Amino acid sequence: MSEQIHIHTCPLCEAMCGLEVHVEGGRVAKIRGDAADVWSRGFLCPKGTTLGEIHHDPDRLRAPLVRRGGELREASWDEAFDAAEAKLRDVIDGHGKGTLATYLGNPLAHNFSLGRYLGPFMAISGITHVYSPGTVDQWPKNLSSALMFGDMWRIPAPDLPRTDHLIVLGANPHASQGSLVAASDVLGQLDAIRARGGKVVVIDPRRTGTVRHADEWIPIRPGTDAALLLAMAQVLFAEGLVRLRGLEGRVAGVEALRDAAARFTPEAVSPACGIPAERIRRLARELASAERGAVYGRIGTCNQEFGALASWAVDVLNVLTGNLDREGGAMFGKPVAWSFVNLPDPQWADGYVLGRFRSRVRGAPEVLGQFPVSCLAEEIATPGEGQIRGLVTIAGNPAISAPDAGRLEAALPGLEALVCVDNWVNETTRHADVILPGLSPLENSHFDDLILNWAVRSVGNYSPPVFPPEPGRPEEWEILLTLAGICAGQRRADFTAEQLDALFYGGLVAGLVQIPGFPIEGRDPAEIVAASRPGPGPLRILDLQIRSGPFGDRFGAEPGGLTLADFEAAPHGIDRGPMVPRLGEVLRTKSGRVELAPAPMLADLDRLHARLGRAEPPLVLVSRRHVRSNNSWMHNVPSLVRGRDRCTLLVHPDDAARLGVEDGKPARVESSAGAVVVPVEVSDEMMPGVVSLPHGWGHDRPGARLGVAARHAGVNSNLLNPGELVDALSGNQVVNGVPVEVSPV
Ligand SMILES: Nc1nc2c(c(=O)[nH]1)N[C@H]1C(S)=C(S)[C@@H](COP(=O)(O)OP(=O)(O)OC[C@H]3O[C@@H](n4cnc5c(=O)[nH]c(N)nc54)[C@H](O)[C@@H]3O)O[C@H]1N2
Ligand SMILES: Nc1nc2c(c(=O)[nH]1)N[C@H]1C(S)=C(S)[C@@H](COP(=O)(O)OP(=O)(O)OC[C@H]3O[C@@H](n4cnc5c(=O)[nH]c(N)nc54)[C@H](O)[C@@H]3O)O[C@H]1N2
Ligand code: SF4
Ligand SMILES: [Mo]
Repeated sequence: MSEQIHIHTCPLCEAMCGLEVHVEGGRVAKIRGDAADVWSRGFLCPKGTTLGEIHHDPDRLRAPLVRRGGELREASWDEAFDAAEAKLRDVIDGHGKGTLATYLGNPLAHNFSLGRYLGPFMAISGITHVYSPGTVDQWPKNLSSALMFGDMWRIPAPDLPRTDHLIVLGANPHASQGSLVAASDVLGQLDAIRARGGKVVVIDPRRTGTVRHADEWIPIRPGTDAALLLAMAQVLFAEGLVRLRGLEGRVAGVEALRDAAARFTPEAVSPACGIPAERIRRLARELASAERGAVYGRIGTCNQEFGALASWAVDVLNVLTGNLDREGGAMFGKPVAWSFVNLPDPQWADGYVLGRFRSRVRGAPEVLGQFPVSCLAEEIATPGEGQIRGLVTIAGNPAISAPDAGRLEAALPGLEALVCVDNWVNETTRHADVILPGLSPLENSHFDDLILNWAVRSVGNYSPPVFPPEPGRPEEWEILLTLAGICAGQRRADFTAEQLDALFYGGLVAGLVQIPGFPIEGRDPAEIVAASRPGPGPLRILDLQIRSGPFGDRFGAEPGGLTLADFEAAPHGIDRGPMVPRLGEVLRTKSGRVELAPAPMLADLDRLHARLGRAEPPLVLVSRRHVRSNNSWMHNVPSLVRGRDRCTLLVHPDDAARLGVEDGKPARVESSAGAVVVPVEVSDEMMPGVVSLPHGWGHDRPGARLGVAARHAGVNSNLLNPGELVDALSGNQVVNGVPVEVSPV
């Protein structure tokens, strides 16, 4: 049988690996790294090799499901859309549009069609209740960027290829392959830093696989990163080591920051952090003396009690050492294609305001337009004016991903309408009235956009689909636009997805030409629309993203500039070089400067200070990831779950002895939110007093249709994480540093 090789970029994580997909007789025979890829040069991880298994997974939905007589049954697309319309319309007619909510899951950031149509879905549907795993993820970093740079999505990333000194806090690229920094083979990049005489320090309560690629591991008590980083800032001030270098005159609030940091001396924070004061001083001095240094914090610094302060303090250090926007420091990516988050958002036209409204049940203040994701359960379950009655989930599995998962699981059946855009019947979608599946990753085109904002080079890869979709199947953009129209109260008989797409595209172009400084500012929208790629669908939008991006042809105004056709002709990608200083372009603060000491951050420091003197609970829980797993949804891939059980509780030997739990034996883990029984893995890679459980497991729920995952069910760590435990400033959930008790079973 003849073998065909398709070049396709892996859509699973931020590493954006170029793959060779070998196809024989309509099946994926094997997947290899694409050595000619300009970005990844052949690198890939075990997940990337499983796209074929995902594509061929017999449990993956190829037709919609509709609940009939209590059972989810296959239906035609027309029947499924009719059922979705009937259900959602009942909610709208009975209780008003304002009782609809949406949950936007992680694959939205990676999926070609979904990513580009989230904006239109939100704009057209008019849904105002928006929940997402962003509030168990990067919300504190969004907040820090909003306040410091005036743009929640301009997040500085470490310039890994050129830095000589890297401090990593709460990230484990050994598992994750990098997050909020897009780079290929992150561990190889860490090795390269050391090979060129630089230094890598990892600060984490667990001696992770990343530590094997570092010079130093500093265990830290969960939730105390902000205190550590502020103490480093205090040392820089006290020892005269602050040097803004190129940032001189571009930063506001240096004195205010110095005053605010003064009380966070190394001696003051040392007991809480569990790090000797002298080591904190040395960390600060080494960073200050590095010519090219970067501090990088990720999910461990976000999903914790002081997530906003820690996220902010990371960039405070980058500024104080003159490393922000500097080669080898922490830099802003220059995407070859803009993404929707880069466009001005009218709701923040006058700057970011926090707490504009509060949640109905808990009274939680909104932050950047969202409430903590744990609010969703009570907003569904609590009767009264404004109760959520209908929910549309898009590529999300909140029944597993959201803290206090038990309450959400209990609440979902109470919805009058649950419509899920999802490819599997899982812990969430098993409650659905209608499931509308998208195409497989190999039936979709691919071109990243959001992720390019923190990529260490300006690259782009376009991948056409490997397999043609089965006839008659809508793409996800059509599903989203159809649902958007229905949620907006229109009758499906009165519109088509194609019409909405054309309207949206026209409106988009009309808006772009009015953005000051935008590459097609002032142009005639009709001319741009006429010169656009034929629609409908995401390719037309992608072409626009590229052509009106920083390297684009500006629809003729920049001859030789990039268009989608250039990427189509370059299957191994186009690389427009390393990160470049561009602070002036990205800053959107009112002062026109980097705000080093935003008032909301300073106001939260008393809370941090009070924490320093608090008695430590004997045992706290943190989260972890594994390279052969992807949040909750890849445990149905046989080759990834093979081998020993990965859903285990990591316990330090001293703790294990004290608690009387044994390696390989089950233990009961209990918190104020719930309890689970899980096998123990005794390991000195944990710091004493901290235990670790991965999230994304718990596939033993009745009604789910995940044959493989059910045999490797594991337990849901979010049954243990209390919903009300949030970082007070960002509203982000705390899943690291959660007090637990562990006992033998
Ligand atoms: N305790 C704890 N909880 C956490 C975290 C943690 O570290 N600890 N991490 C948090 C983080 S960072 C995240 S991002 C969230 C993830 O939270 P979610 O986004 O809710 O969960 P995922 O597991 O990513 O679920 C993805 C869903 O998309 C579906 N899907 C996959 N591919 C496609 C596709 O191509 N199209 C469609 N339509 N659907 C698709 C899957 O079936 C699945 O239902 O979890 C969060 N929860
Ligand atoms: N293989 C794989 N890759 C993934 C994912 C996946 O599930 N599997 N998920 C993707 C997603 S959605 C995301 S958001 C990214 C996340 O990417 P990363 O941020 O790299 O995530 P983790 O691997 O969970 O690493 C978090 C680390 O924080 C540590 N930590 C916990 N609490 C604290 C604390 O208080 N302080 C400090 N300093 N450290 C702490 C944990 O021990 C852990 O080692 O990964 C992405 N990539
Ligand atoms: S690291 Fe793995 S999952 Fe991430 S893009 Fe590369 S192959 Fe895909
Ligand atoms: Mo995430």
